[in-house]
Amino acid sequence: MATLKKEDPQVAKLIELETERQKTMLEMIPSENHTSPAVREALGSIMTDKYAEGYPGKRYYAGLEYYDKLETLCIERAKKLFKVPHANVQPYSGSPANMAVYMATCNPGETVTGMALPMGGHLTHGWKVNFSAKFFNSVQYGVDEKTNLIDYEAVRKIVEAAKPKLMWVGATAYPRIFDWAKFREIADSVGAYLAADIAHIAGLVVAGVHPSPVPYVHIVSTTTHKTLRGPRGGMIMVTDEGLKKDPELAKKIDKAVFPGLQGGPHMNRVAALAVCLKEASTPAFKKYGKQVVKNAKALAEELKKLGFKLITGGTENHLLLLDLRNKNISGSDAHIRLEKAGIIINKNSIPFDPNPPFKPSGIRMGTPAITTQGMKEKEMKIIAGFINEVISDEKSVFKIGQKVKTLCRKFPLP
Ligand code: DSN
Repeated sequence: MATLKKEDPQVAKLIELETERQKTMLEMIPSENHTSPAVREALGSIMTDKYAEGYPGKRYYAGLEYYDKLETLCIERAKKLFKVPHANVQPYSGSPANMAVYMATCNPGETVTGMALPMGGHLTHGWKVNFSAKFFNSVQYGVDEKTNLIDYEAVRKIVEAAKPKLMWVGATAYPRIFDWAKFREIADSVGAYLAADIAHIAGLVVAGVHPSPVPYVHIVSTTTHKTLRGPRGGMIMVTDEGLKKDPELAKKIDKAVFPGLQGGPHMNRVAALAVCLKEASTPAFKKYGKQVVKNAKALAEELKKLGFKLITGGTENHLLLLDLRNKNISGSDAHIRLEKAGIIINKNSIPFDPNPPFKPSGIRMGTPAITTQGMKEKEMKIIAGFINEVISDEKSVFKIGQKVKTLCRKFPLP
């Protein structure tokens, strides 16, 4: 950052401070990760300078020879990695990607369905404050009150009654594997488009530790910065099943992204995504994805031994959702206290939470970023102990904070 330090020391200082924070704290928000230096170099490149409205070979601006080559390279890498016939790499992020899926498949006012936010779903899957419920008739499904697992028969009943045009599968706080085949059967019973939002689990799908939705769903949307470990951004893919259902679907998605919703794509992000997709196609990334899940399971087992209550009793993916009511602390107080000790997690609602979303009963945590740093099962046990001490005793915050720093120093950022 030599130039930046000289030109704008204020900004350089803040970046330095954030770097130091990331080096010395445990980043355990399940939707976050640490990118590689190569991804960051591409993101900080000259590819940010130009407009590139349109698609490769069909642009509205001149001077785009290399931008065309770059976007084509990125698209081809996405298609190969996820085994899909069509990919759009332009969405600015996950919500704009999902917005384009609605625009490509539904007219305003039509019925759509997805998992409710407090049950672990995403805002854009039809939650009441979001565009997806304001512009469409949203009918939501949830999880079973006893098991907190998706009850596929209950989903089937809701879908059969609502007859949605578009059905979402995907979540931000569901620690279990999705049965794509069952969702497809349900979608087919009403002729709905089935969209998988794999934002949280894209890297796990690539690593083969979560089944791929590609053989079952029509559309796959994702962010690219969570378990996939790329730059912040979004992506939409159309599957062979999607093209069978609607041969125009790929064109509809592209038209929805541009000119339907967006202007010029952020091509520095596309460059960084291309790098991320190359990294994600290596054996090392598969190993990483497997370790993410092993670590989450190890952390879950250790926390259970320490008396923590895990929603659904454990995890099969990268995240854990804890019900803290037996620990006599709210999710928000736990989040503040853990942050003081350098452990960064989310306060989070649990299914059927009696408390409001701003002071929920749970916390959400995950292993993608700490696994990138090279931590393994041994460290998960240590971290579970830290979390237990901080939650049980407020006075331990400083002492644990020091231990967190010592641990982090042993596992440098990429
Ligand atoms: N904001 C993301 C998360 O934290 O899960 C979802 O988009």
